[in-house]
Amino acid sequence: MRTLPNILIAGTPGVGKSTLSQVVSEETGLEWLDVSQIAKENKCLEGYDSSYGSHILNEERLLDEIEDQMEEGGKIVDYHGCDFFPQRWFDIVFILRTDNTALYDRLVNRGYSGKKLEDNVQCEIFQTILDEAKESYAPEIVFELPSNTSSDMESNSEKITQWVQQYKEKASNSGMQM
Ligand code: DAT
Repeated sequence: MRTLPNILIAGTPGVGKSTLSQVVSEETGLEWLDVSQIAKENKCLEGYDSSYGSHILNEERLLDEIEDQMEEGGKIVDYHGCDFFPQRWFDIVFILRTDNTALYDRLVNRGYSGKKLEDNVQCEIFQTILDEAKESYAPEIVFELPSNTSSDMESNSEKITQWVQQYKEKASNSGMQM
């Protein structure tokens, strides 16, 4: 058992991953690794998908980039995919879910349109990331959390913070028995 847990927060773009990660990081003291930002800053992006208006992630390079930090523990990772991370990296996985109409509005506000907008809303409707998480991690560590309102955001952050607290207590108790 790590002294501090690693948490994965995943879901369709716009469901609230970075907002929640930041709040949980402030509440728990765990470090938030903003994968999209890290990829941008460390040349882990390659090619360009013009139909999506976004770069393609070089997954291997990104994994190499953050491996040492993940091995330390105490990290919150957020990303809109989850099947390429090593399973052993995470102690718990949260999948945020948002109703289509709310998600549509958030993505329009972000400037998404056309195919990119439609595909992302469909990704949420078909619960693509939830299924991906269930296939990639032990089902007992994957939790679905609604993220429609600011009170959802608050309650999600409280739940995760409590879980981290319990994890820390368990880790320090098991350390004392050794
Ligand atoms: P993501 O990191 O999943 O792409 P985000 O954290 O950038 O999403 O949030 C997208 C926008 O939606 C941002 O303006 C904040 C808002 N938002 C996120 N979660 C919310 C929630 N539970 N209730 C209301 N607004 C939310």
